[in-house]
Amino acid sequence: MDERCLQHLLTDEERASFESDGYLVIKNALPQDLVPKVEAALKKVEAKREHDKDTSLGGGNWLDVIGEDDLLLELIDWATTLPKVWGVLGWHIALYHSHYIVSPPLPDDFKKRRLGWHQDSGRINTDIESDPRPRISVKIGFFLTDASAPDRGNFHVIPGSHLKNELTLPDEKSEEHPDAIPILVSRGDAVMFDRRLWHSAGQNYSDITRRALFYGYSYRWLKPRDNMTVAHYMDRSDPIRRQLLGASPNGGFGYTSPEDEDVPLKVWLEKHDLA
Ligand SMILES: O=C(O)CCC(=O)C(=O)O
Ligand SMILES: [Fe+2]
Repeated sequence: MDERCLQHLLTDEERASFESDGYLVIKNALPQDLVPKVEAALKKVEAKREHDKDTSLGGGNWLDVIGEDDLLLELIDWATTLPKVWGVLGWHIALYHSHYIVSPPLPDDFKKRRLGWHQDSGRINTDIESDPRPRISVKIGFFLTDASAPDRGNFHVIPGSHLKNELTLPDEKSEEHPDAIPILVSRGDAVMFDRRLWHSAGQNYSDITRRALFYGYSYRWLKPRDNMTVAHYMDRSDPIRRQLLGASPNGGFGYTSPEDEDVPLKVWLEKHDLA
């Protein structure tokens, strides 16, 4: 585990802002010289798994990308982002999902329409009977393209909506929710968001293809939302990485009643007086 994590702990101010807005922008999460390398690794995934491309627009959403390149493994416990995740969810966490979204410029005749507002994780939103719904997971979005101006396929959110089980939209189908905002981020910035936050990908009216990589972290007992092809990383990962990759030395029981060996992140945080 990279000790530089200690320089990026969630501050009280960030916690308050995350709790009230449901998201947090992490400026310069990736150094500028790393961004093209991450992008190159992901472009290889696009080429290798071309069948997953969305044929109408040429973009796509590639699931289970973490296993595709060692550089993507490095981002699982990245010093600027992981401390924000454990700051919100605590130590009982693992990656449950990774995906990569490519949003190319839209054709000139594309008719602007309301965005695809959703809370993440499908059936979790209907199977669990509580109001508000439980958080359970957060995502880190790494933005590899400059989206510091609107209309570039920005990630959109309705701030504070994470505690609302229903989203009331205007009757007029083409009208947008009045509180919707684009998140303006630069190349290399990241956004952490609560899965309950009503959010959507934006529409890209620029001439730049937007690329973003998303890592979902949840409590360890949640089943992965994709195939999590990570077995090849286990032997060469340190114990905290193995935890984050979904390992449970104590088997099934260890997912809900973990011993210390199941949760080395807890041990590490205790050692640093952070648990
Ligand atoms: O592509 C985007 O901006 C939105 C992605 C999204 O909805 C998600 O990662 O859960
Ligand atoms: Fe989403």
